[in-house]
Amino acid sequence: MISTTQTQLKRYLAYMVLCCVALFAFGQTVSAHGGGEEEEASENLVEMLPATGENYHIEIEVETLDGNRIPELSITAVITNIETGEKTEKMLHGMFGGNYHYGSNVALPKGEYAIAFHIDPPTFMREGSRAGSWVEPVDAKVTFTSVETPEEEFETEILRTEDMVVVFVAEPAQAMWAFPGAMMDMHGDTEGDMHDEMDGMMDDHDMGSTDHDDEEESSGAVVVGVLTLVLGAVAGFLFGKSRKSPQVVTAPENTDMQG
Ligand SMILES: [Cu+2]
Repeated sequence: MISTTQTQLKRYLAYMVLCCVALFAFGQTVSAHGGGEEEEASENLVEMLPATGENYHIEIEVETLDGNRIPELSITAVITNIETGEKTEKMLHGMFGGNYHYGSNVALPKGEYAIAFHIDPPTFMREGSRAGSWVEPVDAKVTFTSVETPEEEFETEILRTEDMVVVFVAEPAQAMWAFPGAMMDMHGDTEGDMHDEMDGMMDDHDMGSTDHDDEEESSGAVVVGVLTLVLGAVAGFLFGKSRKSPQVVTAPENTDMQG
């Protein structure tokens, strides 16, 4: 009877510890995701929400052959709807999420698109073995089939030269953050885009810079935190109990066995 209780206690303890470990691991995974989901947005930056109709966030990742991201490129995308022939031009802005890349939110209603990227060389200085790298503009193309409401990430290498690898990524549209001054320098967008971005910026200010999604995310983090604490406390309590119990428990057990 007593040893059954003890076994149960140990089992509960094991479950509690497992839960804590799992929750902790989950928390680590989320914060290691690198999307900045766990970071509270700085008040110095303004949030640029996807404009109405923008369902995708397209990205270009440019790396050296040994895997270093290349900054200061100037990248434009000409998006052609293959069925209608309609063209849209977008400037991809340098940004840092999981890693440095160039991106923009775009409206790609369900259909097939030919996207042509033009990449102008980076303006930073070169030294040593890099004196001859990234000096010519390059062009790359991808054909992409969009859905109305994307949920998954699409990624494909679209160009490999002797000094760079270019990867195209399409993700669901997402918020971006920028310094207010930097937003004014975002040439290359159409006037409509600029207005949408400004509208998004104004909306954000009206809302007192608190975003609904952020609230949901941070309240989710609070729930996980509280759960971890509660489970940790329960586990600690049970652990403490189970350490005391052998003295109390073994005595009668031994008596039983002896008797
Ligand atoms: Cu991006």
